[in-house]
Amino acid sequence: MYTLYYSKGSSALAPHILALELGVDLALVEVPIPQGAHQAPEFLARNPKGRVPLLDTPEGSLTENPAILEYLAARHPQRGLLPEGHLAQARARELCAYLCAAAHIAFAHKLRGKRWAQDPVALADMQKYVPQNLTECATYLETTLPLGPWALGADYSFCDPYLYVFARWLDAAGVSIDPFPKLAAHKLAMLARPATQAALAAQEIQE
Ligand SMILES: N[C@@H](CCC(=O)N[C@@H](CS)C(=O)NCC(=O)O)C(=O)O
Repeated sequence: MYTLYYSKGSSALAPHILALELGVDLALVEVPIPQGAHQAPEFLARNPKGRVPLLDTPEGSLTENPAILEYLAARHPQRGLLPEGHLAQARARELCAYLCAAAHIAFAHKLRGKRWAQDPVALADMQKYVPQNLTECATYLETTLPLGPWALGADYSFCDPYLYVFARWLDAAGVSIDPFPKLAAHKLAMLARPATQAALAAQEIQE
């Protein structure tokens, strides 16, 4: 049994989709960021970072999307969502690290700029560059990933829900996915999967 702490439409959508793909027993606890629930003492006691996702597992709690996604895939290897071989696994980590440390941070400058600056002029300047920085991320992903059709090639892996969340960041930042045909096809392929649709419905997200 797993418990996922999430806020609607946040990056916790990635482990939510993956858990449904794996068919594991999943409970959901909503931690609505817009209402500040991620800063409530009860949640900070669970995750002092004040961020979602947080996943309770039978072996303990985990944070950070790359760790949560790989853990879930590795703990249920019979579903085949953990790439096989050292290099393929390293490639999966390489992609998730990029999405977490480069793309997510580029997107965070839109709504969370106050982490880095308080001056309204500086904040506005940071926000101005969000579409450009995400476009650079999309260009990098479009030109370097196999995306054939899944992020790492022919097989769906634990990276795919996270790449789908990236497509949602593009949309939220007003960056069209149309100039990135492989990413656009990936987004459509993700939306065609019942697990994606079930996670979106559970979080009451309309695509
Ligand atoms: N590196 C973390 C980032 C988690 C993160 O920043 N989550 C956002 C939601 S997408 C959050 O909780 N934001 C609350 C805040 O910034 O105060 C991960 O990948 O899990």
